[in-house]
Amino acid sequence: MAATQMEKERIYTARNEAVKILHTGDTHLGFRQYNSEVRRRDFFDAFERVVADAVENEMDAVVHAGDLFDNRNPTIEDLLETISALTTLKKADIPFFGIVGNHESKQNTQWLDIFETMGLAKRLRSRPIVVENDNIRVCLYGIDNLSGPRLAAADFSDFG
Ligand SMILES: [Mn+2]
Repeated sequence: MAATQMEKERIYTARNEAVKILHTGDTHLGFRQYNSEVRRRDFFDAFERVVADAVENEMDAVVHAGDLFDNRNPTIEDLLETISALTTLKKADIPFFGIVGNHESKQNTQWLDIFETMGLAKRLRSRPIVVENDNIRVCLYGIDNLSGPRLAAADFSDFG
């Protein structure tokens, strides 16, 4: 079956013979622990270190498992610094895939959707994003944070 344009957009070519995916999460960017700018800096430094590791090690993709931000209302400074880190990945041709965590979740449209619109990220959903080379195909799916009644009501029948 010929791939539709939509399907092609979900296929990324791996540069490595063994597909290399860096998995991170719970970066809680913007967290001013103890109301401290020093601690806010620590969280960004840690994330920027992860980004640098991904670039140095020539990863094929970065997967973020939620809570990129510490809360649903990051500051403009938090957003600009995050955009800068994601741009570093984009310039290195490393796609960034993520889901929405419980700390950062907004009512409808998410920060990750904005980054997707900017070409800096893709949200993992029920239809797979594929990272592949001639020998290996990795299919990535994502489920945003779900708990309580939302989890009970969730329909996973469209995964595939
Ligand atoms: Mn968390």
